[in-house]
Amino acid sequence: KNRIANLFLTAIVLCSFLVKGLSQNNMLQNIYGRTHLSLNGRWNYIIDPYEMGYYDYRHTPFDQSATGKGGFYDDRQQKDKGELIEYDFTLSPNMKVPGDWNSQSDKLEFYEGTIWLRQKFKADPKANKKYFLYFGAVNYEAHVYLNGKKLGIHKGGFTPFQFDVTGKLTKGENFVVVKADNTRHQDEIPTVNTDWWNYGGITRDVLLAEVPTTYIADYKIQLAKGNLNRIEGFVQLAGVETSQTVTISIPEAGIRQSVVTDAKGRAVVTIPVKKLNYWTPESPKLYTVEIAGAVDKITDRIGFRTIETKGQDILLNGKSVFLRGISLHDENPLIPGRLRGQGDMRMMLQWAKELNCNYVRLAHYPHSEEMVRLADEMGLMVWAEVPVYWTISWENPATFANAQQQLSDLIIRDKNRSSVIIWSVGNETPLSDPRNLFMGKLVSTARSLDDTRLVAAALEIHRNGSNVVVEDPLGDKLDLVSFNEYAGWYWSNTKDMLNYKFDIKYNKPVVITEFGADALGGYHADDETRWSEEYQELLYKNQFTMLTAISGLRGMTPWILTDFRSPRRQHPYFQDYWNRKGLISETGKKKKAFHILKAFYDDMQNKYK
Ligand code: GCB
Repeated sequence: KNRIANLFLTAIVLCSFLVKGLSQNNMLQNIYGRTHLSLNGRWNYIIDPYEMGYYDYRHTPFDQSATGKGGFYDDRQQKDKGELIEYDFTLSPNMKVPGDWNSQSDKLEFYEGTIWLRQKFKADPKANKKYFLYFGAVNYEAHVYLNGKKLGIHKGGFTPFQFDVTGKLTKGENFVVVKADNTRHQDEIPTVNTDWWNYGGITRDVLLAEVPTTYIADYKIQLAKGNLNRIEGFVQLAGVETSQTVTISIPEAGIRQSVVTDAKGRAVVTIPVKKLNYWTPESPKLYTVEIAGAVDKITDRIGFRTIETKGQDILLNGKSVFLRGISLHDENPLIPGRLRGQGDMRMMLQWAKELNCNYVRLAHYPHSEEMVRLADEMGLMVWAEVPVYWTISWENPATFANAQQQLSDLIIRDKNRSSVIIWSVGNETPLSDPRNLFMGKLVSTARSLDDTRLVAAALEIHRNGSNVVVEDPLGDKLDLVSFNEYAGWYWSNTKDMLNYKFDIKYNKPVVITEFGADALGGYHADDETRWSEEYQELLYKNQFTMLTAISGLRGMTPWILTDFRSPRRQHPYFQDYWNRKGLISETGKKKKAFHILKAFYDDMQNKYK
């Protein structure tokens, strides 16, 4: 028995090592700033619920057999009439990449499982360059093959990953095959239980990037914590000649400074600055920043601002701000499906602007890099989050490693975005010692990777008589008192909710991460009738009465900008698989509460002038 247990353990350790060993570190910072070929477009696909393309009939993976052949990743085509091949990508349907599959075929609306996707592309690899195959996101588990050979595996539906394909490209035609599997599992991040659609597939850009053999892998160019007069950061080279002079210049600010990287390719950057046009939502100034080594050079657009808390205040560039926010999912209600491009993203952020927001909560997982860049440009501060949501397997070390990886990948990707002011380590997680430990370690991870931003989580409340109490062992470790509360919806109602008072023990800025009510767009009744626009409208009015009584109130992100799809929402008439808490309906129509929130934000804007 013991031997079997031991063998089993070894197998687990080996497996986790394999997955880890295959997942990629040293992500290219600023992928869009690189010379690249887009592999976006129509990809042929095969729906494979029994994983015929992955396992032989004895359930052994083809890619672990002696030849490594036999799977769909070989992309075979019948050559003579006697040949038996039971699949054919070229004759199979195609879908748009980036794009979730659920929104692209009726057959796939509720599909959870494996789909194979194939794309062909032409390459002309040069001897003195390196190549990376980059995926913005694949939900959830991706096995990636290039020209029939496995590149590796990635888990996590919302963070980017890449493979070094130098020497693996053919001059002329190449093909890439992705096995994407969006099956939910208890031990993954997120777990089986969420309140959003489990959109599967290659949901973000696929790019083939070309860099010199010694290249600028990563950099951080940001103001030091709370210091408007010093840029602090690093540059990181990778490749063959890692020790070089690297020059950082911001021509518009008259800045030009050189550093020398060490043998590991790293150099610390410290640049004193006199006067910059600091980034604010009102004036979202971005500077062109150039980083140039001996052969590689990259340009970025970066804003400079500080963010801190002091007592109950949130200070942006030293000045107290009120976060006029709204929560949103990475979903276009009009398709409905994941946001597929800049047009979709602009639509969402423009709606937030029409609410007079200066802030958005990108719930409940990392949104795309483009979205965050757009927030930089449009002047919206951002709460960025990882899908550590509800009932995670707190005691499983592999689950923790996965959560930590997703958080790190998010911070590594977005650390130069001035819009991002808060890293959130999770949402509505139930209190327990293992959970406190797990989340506490995530807080430390965030702080060790980036000490210039605030770290928070969307906590829960509990009720004690007519007191709404926020008490969470994690609270001491966080910069904000941030929590979800559903007064008037999940507890109490529009009439009685005003009898409740908030009892907040921390002397920190209070940011309400969620409140809200479902309303079916266009359904009108009196304000005590559930699902009516009037109920939602009154709930918002009463929330403002309750919340403005909190002395430390410094912001909020009501739930949510638009109606969104969720398999949990099954009322056949009012929901029909939609969460109706949107201020905008699934046809893009503003509900009554939209205007109430806008009026409140107009007021708050005046108060914080
Ligand atoms: C919450 C969750 C959010 C749900 C929302 C709801 O507290 O954080 O993901 O969608 O409530 O509508 O119940």
